Amino acid sequence: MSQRRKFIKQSLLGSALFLPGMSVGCAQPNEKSAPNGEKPLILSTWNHGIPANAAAWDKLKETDSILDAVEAGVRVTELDMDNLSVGLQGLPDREGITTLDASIMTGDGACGSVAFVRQIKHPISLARAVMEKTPHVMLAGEGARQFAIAQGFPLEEEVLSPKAQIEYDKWKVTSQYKPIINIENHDTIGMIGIDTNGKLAGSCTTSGLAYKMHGRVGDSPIIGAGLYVDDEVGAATATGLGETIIRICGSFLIVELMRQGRSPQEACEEAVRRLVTKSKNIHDIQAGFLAINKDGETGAFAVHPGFNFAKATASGNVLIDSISHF
Ligand code: SD4
Repeated sequence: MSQRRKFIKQSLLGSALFLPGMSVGCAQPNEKSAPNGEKPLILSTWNHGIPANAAAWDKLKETDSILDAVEAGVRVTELDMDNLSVGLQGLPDREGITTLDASIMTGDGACGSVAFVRQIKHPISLARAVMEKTPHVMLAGEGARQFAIAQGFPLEEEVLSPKAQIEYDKWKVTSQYKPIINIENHDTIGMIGIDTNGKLAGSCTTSGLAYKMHGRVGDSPIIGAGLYVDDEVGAATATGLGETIIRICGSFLIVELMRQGRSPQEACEEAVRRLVTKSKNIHDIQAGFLAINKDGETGAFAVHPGFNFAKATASGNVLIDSISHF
């Protein structure tokens, strides 16, 4: 196994990554961390994790709630018109309809998710409403939309964003379903965070794979696959080809490996090894995981190079290239 051990760390100060509103300074006075850990801490997938982390950090400062933080963070990505994998601007399924998946969870076991939902601008907030206002964990499709209406979520007009329309028109020429690793549609945001007191929460939101079959649901709204959080242990989230992540219960697996004593990095690497052994055509498949343990230590690992993530701590918000199996 050749492992690419390349970390590119860009420090917040003096880099183009500085964002107004991002806290820079000393660790909190009551911070309790392992030697390599830091709290509070927020991790999220891909480049757009930087602005999402910044919003999450601001919200954490404002409300002192890690749940509010992970919701507010990914809401930024849900509105990012350049992101074609999250929110209503995301690429559609093969029928030309954009359907969204999202989940949210806190370390006390509370969780909620929505799957295959249409016309909702902020599926993460709908997932939170499922968690807080229903006796259920997951609502899908028309039921999720009806619940959204009942909760006062506005229904958006069902039209593709200009960029998505162009891409869909191009795709229709061949109508071939073939995700291209790191290029086509791997921009889902998964975010996990821990506050100074060790309370954890996570969120995950996506429009899923471009040109999927109508009705297809990925890992992101499935608790244990795209996201899992347990205050006793840590948290994990996933991005990439959801089918491969669901097969290994990726995020739950990572949390359970940490429970058994693995570091977040070791746990992410073991999950990827498991995924690689269970997947055919692994050279065409990208998947990546992020993890935090309750001491504020972190891990990240992907199948192939190209996965990156944003890490926000009191000392900055930085973009880091993940190491990978191949
Ligand atoms: C899915 N995991 O629906 C999502 C896609 C993704 O970055 O992560 N894209 O399978």
